[in-house]
Amino acid sequence: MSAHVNQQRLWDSLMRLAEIGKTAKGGVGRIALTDLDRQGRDLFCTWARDAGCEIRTDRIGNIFARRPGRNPDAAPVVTGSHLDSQPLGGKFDGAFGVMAGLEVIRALNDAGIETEAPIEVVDWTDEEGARFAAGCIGSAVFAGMRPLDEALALIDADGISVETALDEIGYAGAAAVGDIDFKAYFEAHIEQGPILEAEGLPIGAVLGAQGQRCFMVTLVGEDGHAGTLPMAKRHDAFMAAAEMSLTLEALASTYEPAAVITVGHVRVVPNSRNTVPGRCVFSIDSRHPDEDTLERMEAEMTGTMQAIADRRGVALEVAPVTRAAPVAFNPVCIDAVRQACQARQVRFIDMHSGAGHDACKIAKVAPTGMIFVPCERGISHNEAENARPEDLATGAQVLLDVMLATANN
Ligand code: HGY
Ligand code: MN
Ligand code: MN
Repeated sequence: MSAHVNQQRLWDSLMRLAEIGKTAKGGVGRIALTDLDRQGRDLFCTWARDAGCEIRTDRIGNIFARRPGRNPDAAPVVTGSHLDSQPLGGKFDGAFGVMAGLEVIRALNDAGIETEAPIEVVDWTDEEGARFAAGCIGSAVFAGMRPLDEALALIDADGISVETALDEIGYAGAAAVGDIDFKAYFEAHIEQGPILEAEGLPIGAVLGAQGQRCFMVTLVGEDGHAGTLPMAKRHDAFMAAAEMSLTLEALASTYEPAAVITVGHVRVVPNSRNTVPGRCVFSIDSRHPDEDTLERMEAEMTGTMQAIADRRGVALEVAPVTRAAPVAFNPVCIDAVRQACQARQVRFIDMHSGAGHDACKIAKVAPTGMIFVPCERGISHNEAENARPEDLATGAQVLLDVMLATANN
């Protein structure tokens, strides 16, 4: 028994979705819990209902589209990803996983196949963390890794909370969070790296993902007049942040090639041309496959920043936002991906993920695997992000095969 995904329908759905939040250079900006995110959510729910799914939304805004199976009491086989994007992101990061799940349902409908266990497709709330600082909010709460109340209370730069934003877009759901066991969870995603394209391979069977430690750093010095305050008397919070950023970059190179450290968000106060800034807030995103190394990197980062702060006479506060250990996916799920590729004579490689995903949280509470497809030059979190329709269809087909096999065994 098998079903075949429809490459054109999958591509058309992705392109229609990409119209929502379309950016000038052909990317997507669908920040979590904004009206654009609402529009994407609404479109997904409409398409899922058209495909015969029942929709439920939980209290952190995760949307579950369920295709009933013969046994309504059986634990569902689940797939999904995220519809929110980076501010200047691409058409495929997250969106591919949700649309591939929808295509699985559409293809099963075309084939008239009824599965034993239900099939579900999820849009997880705020995977990117571009607005509320912490990523994977919906999947982390679902996996019990972040308390619901703490997540609802997270605020953005304008002081708007997740709870308020969910209410405003109409996705503050009634379903209890984490109220259901998954038989298995598989997430399809673009690789967001160069390996598959460089190897000329269509599929990555993902073994796991590297660990990640994120912080928000606040520096408090002293505002001053740009024209009259002598350099030797300054407590310039931005210059301190700049020196710290360069030392963090140098620190990453001492743990090459695996370590990465990014300062992606900087806010200077009062942000005026002719005022020496007395306050600066910046983000740190550090990653490495090994937990002990992450621990050492964190100790070195904080020690180095403290020394710079002391020398410059600025106060330093380092607030942890995320500490996610490296994740190993479920061997049975990984093997199911390999077997689905072998059955279709699709070439694949085992690989690790440099990026974080909702699957990294769901792996805590359910047998989890991921399926990677290539993206052009490995570019992502960039408006130029691109993927080939045939690769996306191959990934969706492997997703269908592993879900169908799992739902019926
Ligand atoms: O940051 C990440 O790894 C993910 O793409 N949001
Ligand atoms: Mn993603
Ligand atoms: Mn992303």
